Amino acid sequence: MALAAVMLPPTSSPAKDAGTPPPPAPARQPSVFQKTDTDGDGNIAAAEFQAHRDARFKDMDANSDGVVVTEEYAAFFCGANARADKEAKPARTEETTLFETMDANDNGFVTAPECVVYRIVIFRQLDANGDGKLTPEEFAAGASKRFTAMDADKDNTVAKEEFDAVGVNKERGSRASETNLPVAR
Ligand SMILES: [Ca+2]
Ligand SMILES: [Ca+2]
Ligand SMILES: [Ca+2]
Ligand SMILES: [Ca+2]
Repeated sequence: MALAAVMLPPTSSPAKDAGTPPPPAPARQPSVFQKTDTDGDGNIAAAEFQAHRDARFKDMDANSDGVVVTEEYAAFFCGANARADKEAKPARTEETTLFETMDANDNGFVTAPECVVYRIVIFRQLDANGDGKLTPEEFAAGASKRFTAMDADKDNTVAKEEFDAVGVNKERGSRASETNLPVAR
């Protein structure tokens, strides 16, 4: 039940004549935002966010033992056979897009090893007690923090604008979505 107090008007006005228009986004795959906004009202309610996270946790827990280990976490995002490259530079989390964050050597491709290196960094952030296992509680706590960080106006929903304002959520064209990575070999 979202509070109806703050509703942004639909942005149906024609493109503003400032700068070059962005290229049309390919509509083949729903974005992470669209997948999370299950009722399609243009806002991610806290309950929608949590439902998405719970479903994702179950998807990541490949052997269904109730915890997610590093290998399961990396495999979910980077492919079943992805392995970290021991020579890889550490993933940088200050970059402006998820793609740039993962593309450690800036060559325009996110390799599977780069993806794994990045995911291990995130996994360790989420694994609060550092035992190498992610519990649903640890995962939910990380997700809550993320939700709070995105919800700039603190109305307990994340609007598209709030979502897009977080650099790591930005997709680079159709090449870098959170679950469909351009993995080079
Ligand atoms: Ca919604
Ligand atoms: Ca598991
Ligand atoms: Ca843990
Ligand atoms: Ca908000």
